[in-house]
Amino acid sequence: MKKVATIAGSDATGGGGLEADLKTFEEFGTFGLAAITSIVTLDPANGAHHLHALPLELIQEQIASVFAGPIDAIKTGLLPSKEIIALVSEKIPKDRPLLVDPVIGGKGTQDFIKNDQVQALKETLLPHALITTPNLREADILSEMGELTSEAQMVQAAKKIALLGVPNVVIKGGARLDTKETVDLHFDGKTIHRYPHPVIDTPYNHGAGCTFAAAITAAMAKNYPIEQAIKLAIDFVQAAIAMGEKINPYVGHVWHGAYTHGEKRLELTDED
Ligand code: PXL
Repeated sequence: MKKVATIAGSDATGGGGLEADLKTFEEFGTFGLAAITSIVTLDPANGAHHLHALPLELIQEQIASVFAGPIDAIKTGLLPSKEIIALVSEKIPKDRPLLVDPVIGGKGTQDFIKNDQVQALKETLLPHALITTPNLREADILSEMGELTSEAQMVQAAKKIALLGVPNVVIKGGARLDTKETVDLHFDGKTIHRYPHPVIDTPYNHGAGCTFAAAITAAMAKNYPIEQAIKLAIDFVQAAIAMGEKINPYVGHVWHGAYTHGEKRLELTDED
C-alpha cells in the first residue's frame, strides 16, 4: 500500500488542514500519516480563527516519526513560521515527490502569514517541490504580480513561480473570477495545460484547496502522471464541493467522501 505524509496544520472544524488531507488520502486507497505544525480553532461566539503553532521540537519529533519508514509522496500545508519552514525543508526526504500547498492566502489562514514566511517558503521549501498549487491570491503573492484578474496573468504568474525552482505550477482559478466556468492552469516548465471546469455555485466550499492538493499528492504516490493526477483531483474536488455541507453558523465544508461514497450516501438515511 502506498504511504502518503502530510505536514500541515489541524483545522479543528474538519474541512481543511490535515483533516482534509488524511480523509482524502484514505479515499484514494492510500495510507495517510501526519505531522501537525499548528492548530487552527474557530471561536463559536464569532467565527474568528485562532492559530496555535506547536513547538519546533515537537514538530521535529513528529517528522522523525512519520519518516521512520518509507513514504511514497509528501504534502505540506500550513507552516506558520519561517523556523517551521526551515525545519521542514531540512528534515524531509528529498528523493520523494513533494507537493507544497502554499497556504498563505486562503480563507481562515491569510491573516496569520507574515512576509518573512513567504520569503522562507520561496527560498527554502519551494525549490524542493515537484509541484505547487497556489490559488489566485497565493499566486499573486508568490509571483509579486499583484491581483490576477485574467487567464493571461495566471499564465505569467505560473511561469514566474516556476522560476523559484518548481517543475510544476498549478494555479487554481477558483470562483474568484466571477464566471460560470473557471480554469485551473498547469505549467510544466514548457507547456501550459488548461483544465476548464464549471464553477459550482455554493458557499460550502471550505477545504477545497487542501483537498485538491491532497488528492494530487495521493495520486502521485500511486504513480499517476502529473496531468492525470491533476484531472483526477479536479473531479474529486468537484464532487466534494457539490456535496458540501454547512458545518457551523460560519462555514460550510466540502465533503471529502463524495467522490467514492456519494451515491451510497444518497441511498442511506441519517439516523438522527
Ligand atoms: O486555507 C486552508 C487551511 C489550511 N490549513 C489549515 C486550515 C485551513 C483553513 O482553515 O485551518 C490548518
